[in-house]
Amino acid sequence: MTLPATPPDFALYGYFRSSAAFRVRIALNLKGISAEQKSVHLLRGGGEHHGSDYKALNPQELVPTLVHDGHAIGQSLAIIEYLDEISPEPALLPGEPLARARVRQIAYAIACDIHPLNNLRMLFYLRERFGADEPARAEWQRHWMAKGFAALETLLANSPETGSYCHGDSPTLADICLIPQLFNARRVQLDLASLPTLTRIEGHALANPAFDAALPKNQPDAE
Ligand SMILES: N[C@@H](CCC(=O)N[C@@H](CS)C(=O)NCC(=O)O)C(=O)O
Repeated sequence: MTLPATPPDFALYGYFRSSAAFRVRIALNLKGISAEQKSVHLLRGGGEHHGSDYKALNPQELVPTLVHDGHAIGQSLAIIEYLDEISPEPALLPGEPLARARVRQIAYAIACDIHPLNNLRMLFYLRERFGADEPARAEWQRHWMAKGFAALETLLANSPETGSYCHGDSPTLADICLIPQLFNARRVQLDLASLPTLTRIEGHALANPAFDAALPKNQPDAE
């Protein structure tokens, strides 16, 4: 990890277990940007993200939010692309259009199609509206993750462009999305045996201090 090359006026509102905040932490670490971590507890008191202070920052009432120079940015992928634009090295997207599309395809398959289905508010709604108990909610999560990951495993296993990371041998937006989602999968005991390419990439990424330092257990608000 390089030392901060950009002004230290970043604040990241997140929660240690939030996989979307985990993505941003990885990106910040890869860029060597230090940000003040502001913990927004998603469970305490009905969820601090529903409080008026946080709502003023992020009307979606979701973490993460990055505040830079007084500007609040929501949506982890928007934040990460912003960081990539203001601090281009190391690049989190490859230069060539087809390669960029491939990295985005992997990232969006996770961030748009897998992750929203295991979000806290979704799980609360399943419980409150449909009476789904904990085992049912865990099954729901495993079902959608397994489906999404199986497609990604095929995509990555069959591509010569897959390297030690999802695309080649340096980390990209794809890995930034994959590693936190695999963390979520492990939390609900998803069987990962049929995903050797994804777990190989995970092992490699977690040996990189930028990924390791971003793990939930290494955050100041970890419980
Ligand atoms: N697409 C959003 C998703 C953000 C999101 O779902 N954040 C979760 C934590 S990982 C959250 O704030 N959940 C609170 C809730 O569901 O009430 C992003 O990438 O930033």
